[in-house]
Amino acid sequence: MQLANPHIKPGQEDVLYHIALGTKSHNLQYLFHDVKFVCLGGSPSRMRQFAEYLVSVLQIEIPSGMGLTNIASGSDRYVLYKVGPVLSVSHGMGVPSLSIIFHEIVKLLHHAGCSDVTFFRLGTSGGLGIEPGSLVITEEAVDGLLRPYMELATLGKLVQHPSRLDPDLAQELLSLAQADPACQAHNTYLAKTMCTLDFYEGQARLDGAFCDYQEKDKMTFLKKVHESGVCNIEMESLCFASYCHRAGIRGAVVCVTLLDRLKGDQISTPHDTLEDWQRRAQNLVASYIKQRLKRS
Ligand code: R2B
Ligand code: URA
Repeated sequence: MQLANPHIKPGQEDVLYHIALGTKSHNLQYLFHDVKFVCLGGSPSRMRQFAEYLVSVLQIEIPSGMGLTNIASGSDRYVLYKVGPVLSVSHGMGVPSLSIIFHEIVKLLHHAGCSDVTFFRLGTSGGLGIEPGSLVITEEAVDGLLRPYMELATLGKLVQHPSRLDPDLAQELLSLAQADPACQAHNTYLAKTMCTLDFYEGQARLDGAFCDYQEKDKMTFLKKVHESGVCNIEMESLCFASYCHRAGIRGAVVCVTLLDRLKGDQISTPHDTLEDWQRRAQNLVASYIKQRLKRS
């Protein structure tokens, strides 16, 4: 894993502040050299649960008396679990939060001397015109103006970073979902994902604390978005995709839809059902990892 940053020099201390790790304080090579997959998801408890699930799916031995440990526990910003060659990491909500952890995980992998690492975002989203509980594998991430790049204010200028994802990885995940009996209970789509800077007005909701538009304006916008090929809306895919592209990392975004935004705004499905649905993205990514490890 090479860094596209000449300012980070070998031998110089590098502090990964938000995960409380560093090149002087930790032997990152010893701890992380074998990492081949990084799975990112919003919620700390969901990423712990995913790590526990991986322990059983990949049949990883955890030394007796040692449970799974949150390696980033020295900071309370994110959680980081290692299960064999897989990192399960929380990224919080929204692009700024994902951006920070992405930088620090890429630096961690660089310092650890890792190579050929695949990244996944396992997330939740609002669907457009598809059955709630469906999975959407992102073909292309677009912003709230339907543009396929992340615009970042850098040194007082807007810099555009293309949000390209690996088409082969997306296709492999889709084929796996179509072949896997565990995925037959729901639909899986390969489509564009719209990534917004906000859950309420950014996603054309009518139920925020503020709203300056009407139901018909919302519907006109959401239908236009849907007609452009977007099947789901969430808040991190644009940054995830553009950073994977910048870092030369193979990456995929797999999100479950919690509701159909053409039918409403509020997420009122019972908690247990939502938990079940969220496991669908986890199951698909875990099967993919298991298959890849078997091949290697
Ligand atoms: C999906 O769910 C969160 C908002 O509820 C956000 O992180 C996202 O992308
Ligand atoms: N996450 C989002 O960003 N939007 C939704 O509608 C649901 C989950």
